[in-house]
Amino acid sequence: MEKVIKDIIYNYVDKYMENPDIVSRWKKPLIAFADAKDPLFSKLKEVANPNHLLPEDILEGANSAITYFLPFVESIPTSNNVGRNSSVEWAKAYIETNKLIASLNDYLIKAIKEMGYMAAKLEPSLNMDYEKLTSVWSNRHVAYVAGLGRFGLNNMLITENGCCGRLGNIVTNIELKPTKRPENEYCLYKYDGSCKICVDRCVNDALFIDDFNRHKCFEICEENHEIHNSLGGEAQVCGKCLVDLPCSFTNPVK
Ligand code: B12
Ligand code: SF4
Ligand code: SF4
Repeated sequence: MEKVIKDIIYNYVDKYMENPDIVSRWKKPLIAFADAKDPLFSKLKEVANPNHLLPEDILEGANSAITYFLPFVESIPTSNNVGRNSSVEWAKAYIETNKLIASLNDYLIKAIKEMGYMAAKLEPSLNMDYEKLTSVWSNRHVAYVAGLGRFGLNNMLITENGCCGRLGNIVTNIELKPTKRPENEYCLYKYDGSCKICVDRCVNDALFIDDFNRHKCFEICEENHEIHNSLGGEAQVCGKCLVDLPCSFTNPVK
């Protein structure tokens, strides 16, 4: 069943790129599965956010979470290497990847239901609290529990294909074999105290070694949103602390 799920995701992303209206491109998705009863899910309430949901809150009888990372082809992050504001390609990729994640999740849920199982995704309106700038269902946490990667100093989940891409997930009652979580850190700073380049790259005094000011970060995301208004979608982006780094496209500790 794990292979069936993976193939649905691979094929969907390939097909999506055949749409002539879509200009962004993604490398092969990375996919990982978590046991819905993994004790780390309840630990999230303690370590991250007391309001964080459990898989069971999204789907009664949940047995697994299916998580995936959609890595951008390298030209997209590279276009964002210079300047204070985000490149058009980075902003466009944000809009198009969000659409891809929404439609892929719906497609996957439908396919799973057709196989006689249940599946559900987070209610989109719950994705982000614009006052607190947090979510009750952190895609990074779910991906971390599933073993898709490890956290970087830049806050990103760094995967085997780096951090330049976007994360998605759904919950199902299929019992999928959980992916083994990596034992080592993927961030050079967390591994041996070196690097820290992402912190130097921050363009709005939001990211520090021991602190992150999400409101300062959101400020420039809004600025870029204004600049890229004509793209026809919400592009609250920045991403300068993700690009041109040792962890942009790979796990640098490997
Ligand atoms: C709110 C939000 C924002 C806010 C606040 C950012 C923040 N750091 O929380 C703002 C608007 C500022 C923002 C900015 C950006 N965001 Co944003 N954002 C989100 C959103 C909607 C929720 C994140 C959230 O709940 N944060 C709250 C805290 C509690 O959770 P967390 O940050 O996810 O997890 C942290 C801690 O728990 C902690 N932690 C450390 N060690 C451990 C160990 C354990 C065991 C655990 C459990 C946790 C933990 O580290 C984690 C990372 O800092 C998610 C989508 C989603 N629903 O998940 C996208 C998301 C996090 N954003 C993303 C991105 C890419 C960005 C930007 C680069 C913008 C852009 N696209 O150009 C910047 C990067 C800013 C930065 N360096 O952090 C991606 C990250 C992809 C990745 N590879 O990880 C996400 C996952 C969207 C997606 N679908 O892919 N974002
Ligand atoms: S740039 Fe260096 S310190 Fe920052 S997240 Fe990547 S590996 Fe870690
Ligand atoms: S996304 Fe931009 S403002 Fe936010 S932490 Fe990264 S570089 Fe700083």
